[in-house]
Amino acid sequence: MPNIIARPGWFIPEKFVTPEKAYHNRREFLRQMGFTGIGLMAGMAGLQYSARAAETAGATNSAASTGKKTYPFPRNPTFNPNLRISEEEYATGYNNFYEFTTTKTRVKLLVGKFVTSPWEVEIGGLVEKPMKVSVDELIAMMPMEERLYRFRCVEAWSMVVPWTGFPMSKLLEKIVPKSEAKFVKFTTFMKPDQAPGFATLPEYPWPYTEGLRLDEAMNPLTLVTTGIYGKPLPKQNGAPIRMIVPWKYGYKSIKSMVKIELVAKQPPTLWETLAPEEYPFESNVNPKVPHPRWSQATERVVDTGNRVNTQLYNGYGEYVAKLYTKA
Ligand SMILES: Nc1nc2c(c(=O)[nH]1)N[C@H]1C(S)=C(S)[C@@H](COP(=O)(O)O)O[C@H]1N2
Ligand SMILES: [Mo]
Repeated sequence: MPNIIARPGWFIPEKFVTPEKAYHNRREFLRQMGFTGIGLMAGMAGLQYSARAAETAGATNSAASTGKKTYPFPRNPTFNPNLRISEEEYATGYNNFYEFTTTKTRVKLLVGKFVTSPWEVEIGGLVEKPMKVSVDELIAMMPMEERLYRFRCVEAWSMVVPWTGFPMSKLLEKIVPKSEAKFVKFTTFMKPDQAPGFATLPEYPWPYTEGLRLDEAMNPLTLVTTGIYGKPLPKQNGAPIRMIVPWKYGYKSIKSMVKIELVAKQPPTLWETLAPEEYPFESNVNPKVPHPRWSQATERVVDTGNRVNTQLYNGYGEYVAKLYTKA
């Protein structure tokens, strides 16, 4: 199946990854997104997500009267508290979600039929305590927090997004992996009647799947994510539940998950199946390892248009480098 696909992988025009051509500028981007006019641009500056809203949320958001947890959740100050947050319109308006379309600025226009509530996640495989839970139940039972992470797509663009969720390690503690479990496999929903991209790319090995080694899944950075910018995930960002693995290229951060399975062998993933040379299983962000079709040395910050140097492990080496040093 992979070999019949003439141009696999993230098809992006050359101009998009070539800094010299300075293709991308802010005004053009806004135009593509359907924003026009000076007034709106000026207005957007004021929409910067308020960090304080999340920071002060902790004490009050338990909603003692109802017992129900609500957004926003308190920000965990441990991970990069001082990063400049990307403007929300960019994070929610420039998406990779091939189940809908390959055109990033159009995903949000095509999610209308996508039903994300109610939503159950099947969590099982090689575990002592498998479960089938709704996203609301997970939010109720897990320690919810917000984290600011850099997010780096393999296509050489990046953003800084405030994600809300809980550490994958806390979920693994509850389900108790058996000793044979060595990897975690993640699977996305597959409902062609709700998402037009399945029909457009019939040769892809749907559903979208991803995977991590068990020790990567256990790493404190690995976040099961249900929200951004202090609110539940918009559909285009992978509602109602997705992974965020910030030291790996964005495609490892699978969206709209329906299944989490502990498995013994490294699971096949959609992108590795399509093009193993371009999208290997590990896929750690590394400026020194070029993609076969473009450099990974720098990245374009989507909402400013600035080009910055890409960092090894996307800047998270202090937390993850030890995973990759053989004893
Ligand atoms: N199911 C699914 N998950 C996915 C993708 C996808 O097409 N389908 N795209 C990946 C890629 S390439 C990126 S960069 C991120 C984009 O997430 P965002 O739209 O929230 O920025 O989702 C990842 N997860
Ligand atoms: Mo990506």
